[in-house]
Amino acid sequence: MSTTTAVPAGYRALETGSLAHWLGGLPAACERLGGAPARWTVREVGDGNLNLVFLVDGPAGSVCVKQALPYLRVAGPSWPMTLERAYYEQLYYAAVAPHVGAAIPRVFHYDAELHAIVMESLTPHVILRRGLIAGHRYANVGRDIGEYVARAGFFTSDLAEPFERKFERLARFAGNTELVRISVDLIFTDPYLESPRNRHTRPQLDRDVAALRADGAAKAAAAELGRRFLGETQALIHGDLHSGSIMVTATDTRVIDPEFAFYGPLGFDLGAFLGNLVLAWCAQPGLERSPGERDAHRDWILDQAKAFWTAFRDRFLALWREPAHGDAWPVAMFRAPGDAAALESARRRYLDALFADMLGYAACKMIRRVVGFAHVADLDDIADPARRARCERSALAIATHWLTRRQECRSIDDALAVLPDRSAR
Ligand code: SR1
Ligand code: MG
Repeated sequence: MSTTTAVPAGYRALETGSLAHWLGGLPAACERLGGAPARWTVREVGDGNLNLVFLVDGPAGSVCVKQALPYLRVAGPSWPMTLERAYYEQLYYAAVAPHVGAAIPRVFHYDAELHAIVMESLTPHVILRRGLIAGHRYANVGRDIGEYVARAGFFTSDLAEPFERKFERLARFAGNTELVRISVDLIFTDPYLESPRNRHTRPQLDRDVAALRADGAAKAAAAELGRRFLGETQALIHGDLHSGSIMVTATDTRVIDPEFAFYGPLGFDLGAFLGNLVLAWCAQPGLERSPGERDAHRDWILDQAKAFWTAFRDRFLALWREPAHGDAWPVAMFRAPGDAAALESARRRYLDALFADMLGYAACKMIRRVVGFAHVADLDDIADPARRARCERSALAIATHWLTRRQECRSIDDALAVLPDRSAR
């Protein structure tokens, strides 16, 4: 993971003091911001693991500038990382924009030398993870993300695209190796063995973590999902679709941060969202100020999980039932009497397989956030370690069940029935 990244000539990290001057040379930014650069205000607001993020306000509007650093922001220069992630991020936005419309921010400019993207500033949106931690609700978020994954996934899959077009894009995204390496190591490998990068709540979770690392069935399931993560080029996936990669208002949902994008299994994006919703659900008893205070919020989170899967399934099936132009399941092959039923049952099998993948990848995403390198604020914000460990233990139990027994779950209700009831708090 710690390959040395050469910083190209012409690259410099952007700074709040000089950013307005640089933006002043970009017509698209000037038009959006209005007035003279001297009147623009600049704030650095990045709180993710990787990049610099600036919000710039002018008399006419705002822009967001996201710049890749030559290292991992949370780790510092000791963990070098490719600047090219900004290239893949804007490439993903461009690829899915025709299919998902306003569900992603508009990109105004990409600077290939500075590895910086100038894009729409999402205001007054907040990061979904922060909203879930605060106990806020967003009526349509599950449905919106389900629709998003269905549209982005279907239209970049072999069901919708001729393979020549897919192969051309696949070849370009195949260069995103450093980011895929992070996922391979941090999601599918490190959590299941001793690694200096791992951490967990000690000593409370010591035995749980030891049990996981001795659980051959769980490790085999994770390894198989990891193999398919690398081997299945089902669709162009976002690659990091957790609740920190989603911004919301009461009525609007946007997907951001697709720098981990590549062609992989669609269940990985489905699992990222579901797994992070369930992590938020697990964290609520640790975040509440009085027993039961967050019960209604937990119920709402589960409603969103159901709405998410239902919206995804219904939209994906609806798109597939329309005339499509992909090389997989060519429409022209299925025009004889009786073919409609065969085709429909194939669609159902495809969705059943995606459902099982979603549960498996959700499990991997949950486990890595409890015992691996990068945790989630939902759980980390629980100050009392004993309380936090109880929440984390319930996340590990759900995830291990999904990892090893997901084929027993035939519906989203079956899958969520695995979650412990309130009396077990
Ligand atoms: C080393 S980066 C850690 C994590 O942050 C990103 O959001 C991805 O989830 C990555 O695995
Ligand atoms: Mg991110």
